[in-house]
Amino acid sequence: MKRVALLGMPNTGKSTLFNRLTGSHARVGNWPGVTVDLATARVLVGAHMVELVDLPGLYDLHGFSDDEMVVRHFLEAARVDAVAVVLNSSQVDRQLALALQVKALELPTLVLLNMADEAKRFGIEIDAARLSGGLGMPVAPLSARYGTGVPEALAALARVLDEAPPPREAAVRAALAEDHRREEQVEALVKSAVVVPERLSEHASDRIDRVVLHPWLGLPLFFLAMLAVFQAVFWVGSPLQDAVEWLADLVRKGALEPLLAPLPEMARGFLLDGVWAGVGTVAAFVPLIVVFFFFLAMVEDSGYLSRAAFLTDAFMARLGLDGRAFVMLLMGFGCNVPALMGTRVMRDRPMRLLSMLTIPMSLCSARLQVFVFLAAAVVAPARAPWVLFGLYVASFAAVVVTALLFRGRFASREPFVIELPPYRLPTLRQVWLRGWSEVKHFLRRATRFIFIGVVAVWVLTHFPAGVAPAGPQSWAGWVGAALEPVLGPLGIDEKLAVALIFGFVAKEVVIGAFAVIYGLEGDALAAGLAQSMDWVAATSFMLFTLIYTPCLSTVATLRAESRSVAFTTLAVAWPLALAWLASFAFYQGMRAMGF
Ligand SMILES: Nc1nc2c(ncn2[C@@H]2O[C@H](COP(=O)(O)OP(=O)(O)OP(=O)(O)O)[C@@H](O)[C@H]2O)c(=O)[nH]1
Ligand SMILES: [Mg+2]
Repeated sequence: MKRVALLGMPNTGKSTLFNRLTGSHARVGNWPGVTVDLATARVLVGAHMVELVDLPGLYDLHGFSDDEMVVRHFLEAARVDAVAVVLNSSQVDRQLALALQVKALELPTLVLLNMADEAKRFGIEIDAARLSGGLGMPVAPLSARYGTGVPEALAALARVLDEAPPPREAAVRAALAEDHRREEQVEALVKSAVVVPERLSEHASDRIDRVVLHPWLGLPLFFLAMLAVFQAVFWVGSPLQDAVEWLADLVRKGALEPLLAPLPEMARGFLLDGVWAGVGTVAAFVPLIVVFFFFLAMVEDSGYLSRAAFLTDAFMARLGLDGRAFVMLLMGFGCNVPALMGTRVMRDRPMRLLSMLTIPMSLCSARLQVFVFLAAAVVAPARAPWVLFGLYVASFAAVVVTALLFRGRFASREPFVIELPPYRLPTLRQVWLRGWSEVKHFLRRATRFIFIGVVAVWVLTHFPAGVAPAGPQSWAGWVGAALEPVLGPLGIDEKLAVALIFGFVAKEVVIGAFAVIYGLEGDALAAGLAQSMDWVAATSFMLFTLIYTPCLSTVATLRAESRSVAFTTLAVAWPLALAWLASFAFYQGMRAMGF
């Protein structure tokens, strides 16, 4: 098998091409730094079975940010048969230098001029044959997004592979020793093979940016846009959620109850009130989450995220962070894990650590499920949206407080230049791929964490045998009683304390745990919860859930990305302390005010 690496600057469409060629679902987004790790898949190229490797984008083979290191290490450690350099056709003048650097590695190389569609729209003409002659490497124009030119590019790659010598590791450092003549070479190449119109006509992106990046309209517009996205998520997601609940109930009444009737009481209770109730309650939120990610994919693919980074950069700088950190926080609203990995684009370690410390405070979609559920169950309809909104504000405040407190310890001064890619209409294909991969992700979590968590809660609440479920005599009751001195002042009772412990595994387990602890489902569960707490206690619980220890996957990612146990400990302990303080202040303050 041959190995071919896709290499190029960030946001040139490597992952889009990778997905198109291999049918994979690698993440794609219209901002630099989407891919931060290797992805591989097999594909037939001519007569060769090829392992195609999608690499993170890099500006320069000298680069030393963590994602650029991934590329360097890969080239130095893996045997590569050929490299496909992916360039953005409308920026060849800036990107050719990288192609020349790759040439210096003396690996068989094919140059792919991607985004040919955009270049054409901008009136840029590239003479591929002449460029190929000048570079001394084959050149193929294509559009990864629409598929034009892809068969020709594959044929060219097959020819490169036909002639390729046995693979070897690249000596990156040695090859880059003399760099000085490259600039002149690029200039000569561009002059001979590229025609750029005298004045690039003002295109739609610039017109949109005049409004969107307006000095004082920009930020309000951004927050309005986010608000609209959230409204849309609930507007589309809620009816779907009801449908799943209805379906789960139907299956239980129509199939499971009759089917399981012959089983002994204990086993039936375990399967119906433990596993089915717990996992089913969580599953009801899947549609909401999928819709959420559909919208996130659209925002990501449009190019608006880079604008968000631009707009917020000045504010983030005061926190010791920058616009990229803001984008990662925003990604964190989907899931903290990819957001943490996304910080690899920061080359300055202190800033990277500071943003990794703040990202777990982002109200991720798993926590959103808990809050939507509790707010609907316990808080009066008129007040519920405000409680949810308040939690987003609290999430933001926790980030600000954390950054301000720790920016001294993680001080950095890396200059930051954001690139603003042109706006692109999200394609249905990409949005669909993203939504689908989230469903799969949820199913994996469901089998791994949620199921196990729910079963553990059931065991804790139903043993020793014969006790009242979740009563003071059960194991869960003992745990709750032990935690009472710490959590009591926050208005969190023993039952909720048990749910919190399991929320450490995955936040979704919290709702599953409610179903198991109360032995109820759907509307009955909501009513049961409403009886056992008022909105102040519920909000205090939600505030704690928002800030305290991130889930197990997040902790594992923190550890892997920081490569530091001390930092991981801080990233677990600090939120715990902050959560306690925030909930204590809220609960006692509200009670003091007579609520
Ligand atoms: N118009 C047009 N857009 C494209 C084409 N190929 C990719 N894109 C868009 O370019 C953006 C970046 O695509 P990605 O595949 O994520 O780019 P990447 O090179 O993997 O980026 P990094 O992982 O950040 O290095 C996305 O919005 C794609 O939809 C193309 O041929 N034409
Ligand atoms: Mg990519």
